[in-house]
Amino acid sequence: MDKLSEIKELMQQGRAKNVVTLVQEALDEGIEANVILNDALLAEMAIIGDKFKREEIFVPEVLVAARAMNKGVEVLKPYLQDSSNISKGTAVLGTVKGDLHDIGKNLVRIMMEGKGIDVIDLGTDISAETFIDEAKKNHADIICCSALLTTTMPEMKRVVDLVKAENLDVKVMIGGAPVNQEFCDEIGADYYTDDAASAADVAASILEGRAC
Ligand code: B1M
Repeated sequence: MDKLSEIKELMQQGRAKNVVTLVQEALDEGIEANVILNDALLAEMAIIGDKFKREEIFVPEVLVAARAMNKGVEVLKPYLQDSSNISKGTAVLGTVKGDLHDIGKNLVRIMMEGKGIDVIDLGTDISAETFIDEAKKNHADIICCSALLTTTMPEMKRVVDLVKAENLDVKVMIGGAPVNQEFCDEIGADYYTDDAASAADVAASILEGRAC
């Protein structure tokens, strides 16, 4: 079995310590961090998601796999850094109220930090009011909202509405599996991005624009 397949197998078994070891070995062998992330960790999480949907596995199995994935991502973190020298700014990031999914959000944080952006990670289950309060407190340039449940997407509209009501000079970026450009347009958010790397690219260009 090749290294990436081994990582996938161990992740599915929820063996976090072994995933950490194998991810480090893969890096030592010269496999690129992006390849390990996309072709092993994210690819396996997609398979786990399908199995979860078909009720072949249940919450505990998903949780241990998610934990193993997060541990693997932590090892990759320093290798996902980008040395480009952009103007720094601040993003407030969180998963919206009622939603506890944090794997995608954590990836967004890692990718944004890799671009030199200061990220205030509020965690999960974050209300629109908290996003606004924290954005004001931290003089944030961007509010970044993640949602994985269709039932929690409306909280993103509440964030946009509060930003408008308070006339705040802050951009709102949204993302997460059920979110798309159409929803972004519908609620009047500023940006939708499909994945964590694009979220970081767009955030970096917003900040470059604001620095002018
Ligand atoms: Co949940 N879950 N889950 N879950 N879970 C989904 C989302 C679901 C699609 C599974 C399914 O039925 N097929 C389904 C939602 C259905 C729907 O609303 N349409 C679902 C459900 C129903 C539930 C529960 C209600 C199950 C239950 O209890 N009966 C429950 C809800 C709990 C709650 O939040 N209140 C629940 C619980 C859980 C676990 C706790 C077991 C676990 C979460 C662990 C954790 O996050 N720490 C879990 C998981 C892991 C999943 C799946 C399997 C995987 C999600 C994931 O982490 N993917 C998921 C099925 C699936 O998505 N295929 C599922 C990997 C991650 C990297 O992808 O987060 O999409 P993602 O992030 C992507 C992009 O979306 C983007 O970047 C990332 C890629 O680079 N992105 C952004 C994310 N945020 C962004 C923000 C941006 C930009 C891009 O800008 C700000």
